[in-house]
Amino acid sequence: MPLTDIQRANQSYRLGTTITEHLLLCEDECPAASGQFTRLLSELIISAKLISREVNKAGLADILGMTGDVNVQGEKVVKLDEFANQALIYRMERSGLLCAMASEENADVIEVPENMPRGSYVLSFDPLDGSSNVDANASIGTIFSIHRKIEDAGCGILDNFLRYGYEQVAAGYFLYGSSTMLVYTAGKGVHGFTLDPSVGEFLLSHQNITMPERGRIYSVNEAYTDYWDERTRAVVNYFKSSKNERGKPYTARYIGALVADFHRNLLYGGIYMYPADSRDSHKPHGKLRLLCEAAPLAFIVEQAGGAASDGRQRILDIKATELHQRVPLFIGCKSDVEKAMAIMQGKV
Ligand code: P6P
Repeated sequence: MPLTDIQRANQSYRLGTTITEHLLLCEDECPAASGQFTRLLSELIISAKLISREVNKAGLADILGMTGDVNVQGEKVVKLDEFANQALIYRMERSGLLCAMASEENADVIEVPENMPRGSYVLSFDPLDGSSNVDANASIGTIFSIHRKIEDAGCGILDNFLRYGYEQVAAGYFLYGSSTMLVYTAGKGVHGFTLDPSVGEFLLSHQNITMPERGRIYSVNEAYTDYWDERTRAVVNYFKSSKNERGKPYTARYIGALVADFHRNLLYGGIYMYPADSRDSHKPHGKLRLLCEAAPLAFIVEQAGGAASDGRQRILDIKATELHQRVPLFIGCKSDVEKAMAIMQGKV
């Protein structure tokens, strides 16, 4: 018997599964997902809601444009970038769950002050990936990666961050697009939540996200073709001339925000590539950072059945040697990444 409008209105409290319900359910199923992790993710969510609020009104407030500063990456700091960075640092150092953080915007490790409650996790993050798109109202996002600190190690030591990708406890991203989403993994699948702004809750919208074996999209900035080596050009040409499982050509899609390109490819099937190129001798391994971009997305993509490599090895098998280490990135559907690797290694 269908519900009447009144019955439906009286049941409007039935939101769907909130992120808190989901995490509490996971605590039962995932021993590693302790209550601490649930609290840590909840604090990240508060930060993301603050950032989402500013992103969504960026066109109205005087928050567009540049601060005039340049960050450790040598990139001009966009005002929203700085807001996002400060919001995350302020909230997360008060979470009581971290002992240190590493931000793409900060040159050094950010140790939680001694007068603040400290915990046993360390957090790496890109506060606003793709921020150069913000003035154009294109999707941007926050990427995060969580490790447990090294036993008996001091909070602020670099070694807490110079870890293998496979040691991550959890990883995820917030996407500020047509809606605000959270996609995360704690090692038990990949789950997506969409913010219902009317109640301020993230509701489960994409449970157990799984990638197809092969994709139908390739994402790369072909303006750099002349700066790639021969094998990289061969990889891109392969996807340009390839047919997907339905016999149709691959589609080229490139937003210029890794988190948005990754999210679309995660849901629709595809491969994102940011290869090494010869443009900048200071960045021989490409532009993307291992700790706050490649490694967290690699954790997610593998949990969704995909793959991620630097062209030679699995991203999650790389042990970081520098805080802002850069790596080439090929990430997406498993057979697409495997094909790209075979070409990069001269096996085909
Ligand atoms: P390019 C944003 O600055 C970023 O790090 C990624 O989000 C994005 O995919 C890439 O750089 C875009 O770089 O060189 O193609 O403009």
